[in-house]
Amino acid sequence: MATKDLSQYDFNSVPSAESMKFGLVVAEWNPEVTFALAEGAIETLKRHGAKEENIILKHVPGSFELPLGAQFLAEFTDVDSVIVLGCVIQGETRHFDYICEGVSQGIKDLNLKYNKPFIFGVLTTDNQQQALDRAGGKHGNKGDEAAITAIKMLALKHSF
Ligand code: RBF
Repeated sequence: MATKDLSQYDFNSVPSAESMKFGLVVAEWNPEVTFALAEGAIETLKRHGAKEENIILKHVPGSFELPLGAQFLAEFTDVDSVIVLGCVIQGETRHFDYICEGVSQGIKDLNLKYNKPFIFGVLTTDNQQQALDRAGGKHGNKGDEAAITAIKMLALKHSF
């Protein structure tokens, strides 16, 4: 199966983000990947009308800390949606499994606890090249995809 281009989407199918407020939490592990994800997400939010002052950017040490960083944003700010961005690369130990499990379950729980979209923008790859390919490389940028998902989920919420 061909890998999806994470930056490819129909521009006109995305609602305006002009009145939406976003939080971004970015893990500092593998920063050459995660900072590129953040750049893509911010550019995409702005391309769809989000205002600079309505995007709050915070950093956490590693991906395992993303759920709590996201919860801080939900508790202490008035953001409508939180995008978490990280990159977990398979190593020699089972750390990969524990981190991926912790962050994915943690983010899922936040969605249901706050009734707000918390978007899982975490790359889980076998090696660094696969991650770079998805952080502005040949498979696009997962940060773009995460931003579009946040906007669409907020529009869905507003439709009720
Ligand atoms: N954090 C990541 O965001 N990506 C990783 O690939 C990653 N690999 C790790 C591997 C090991 C062996 C350890 C100890 C930590 C790793 N972390 C990684 C950091 C983790 O998310 C968390 O910040 C720390 O475990 C907290 O002490």
